[in-house]
Amino acid sequence: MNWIDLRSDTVTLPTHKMREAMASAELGDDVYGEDPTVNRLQAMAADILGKEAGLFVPSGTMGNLAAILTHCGRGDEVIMGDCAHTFLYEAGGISALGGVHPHTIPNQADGTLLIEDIKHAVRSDDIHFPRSKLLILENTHNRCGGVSLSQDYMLEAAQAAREAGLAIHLDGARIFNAALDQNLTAADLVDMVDSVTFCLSKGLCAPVGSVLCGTKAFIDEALRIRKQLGGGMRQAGVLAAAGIVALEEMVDRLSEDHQKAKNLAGYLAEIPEIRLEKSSPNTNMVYIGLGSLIKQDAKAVAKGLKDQGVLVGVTGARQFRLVCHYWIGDDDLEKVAQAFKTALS
Ligand code: TLP
Repeated sequence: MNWIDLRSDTVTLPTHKMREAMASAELGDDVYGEDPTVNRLQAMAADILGKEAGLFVPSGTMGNLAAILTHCGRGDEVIMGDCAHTFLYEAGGISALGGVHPHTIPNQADGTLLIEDIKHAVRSDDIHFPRSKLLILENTHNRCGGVSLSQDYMLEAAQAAREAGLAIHLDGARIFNAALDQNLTAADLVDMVDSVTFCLSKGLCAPVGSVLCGTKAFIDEALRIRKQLGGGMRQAGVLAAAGIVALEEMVDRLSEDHQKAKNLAGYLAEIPEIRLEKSSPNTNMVYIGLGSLIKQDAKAVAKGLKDQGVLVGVTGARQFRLVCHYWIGDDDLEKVAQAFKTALS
């Protein structure tokens, strides 16, 4: 079957150009720091984000984990939203592997954390308390609907954190989607944070990898942590080569994915039993819910869609996430709406 796969932008396959670049990549042993393609990708990523240095990591999860373990020691505390990917979907790695204590505060519907909540969450110096060390923000915010956070908000949150003596890490898995949505460069949106992870393997279509960026001293330390985590890859240039193509060719076209999400939301909104949720569409994501007249739950509807070749993410008992990306054609969007009509009938 020719699947229309909207479960995530993580399902994207590498482009032909990426496969060519991978086949002809110049390689070396990256644990010795000798893979020229990895070195080029890291320098390029740091340059684009306006940071001193970059570190190629196998996944966004490892990028966030390496960052948090670089900022925090055992028993330290990290403040983040209760809908943060780092809290919900990273298998508790920071606690399991780093002894780092997560302190969650409520995410607002727009992906932000209230400045008052951030200030209030910071612990005073008391032997009963863990030490507050780090604030994590997420942009775009996945569980809050793919919404982007503004530069003004990022500045305000970072200032509050800094005044309280915290460092700031940004889970910028989809930072280029956020930048596009805010009409800014990615560097503008990360200027105020100490470290940032972004993913090459989502909307940018590279098969594997993320880059963690920060100061040279921070990345030197994160390199050691990456090694401890087993993330020291050898001839990783074969993967980094695709990442370079991703940065060179796939960033600007993300606007097409945002447009597809708008069009898809438009088609779906015409179906009476479907309602748009989380202020959808935002960037490349559409969250939808089932109206009360529908007796089936989301899993049953997803099965009905799968039978028609359409794959969607089930994000709640009556909720779905549909993510637009490079491999979704413009003419797939109406087909998806039609498949929903059939599955709901
Ligand atoms: N998100 C995945 C799932 O894990 C939910 C998805 O399909 O969206 N930060 C953010 C904001 C993410 O959305 C993700 C992946 C990650 C980090 C982790 O990246 P990977 O999958 O490369 O470890």
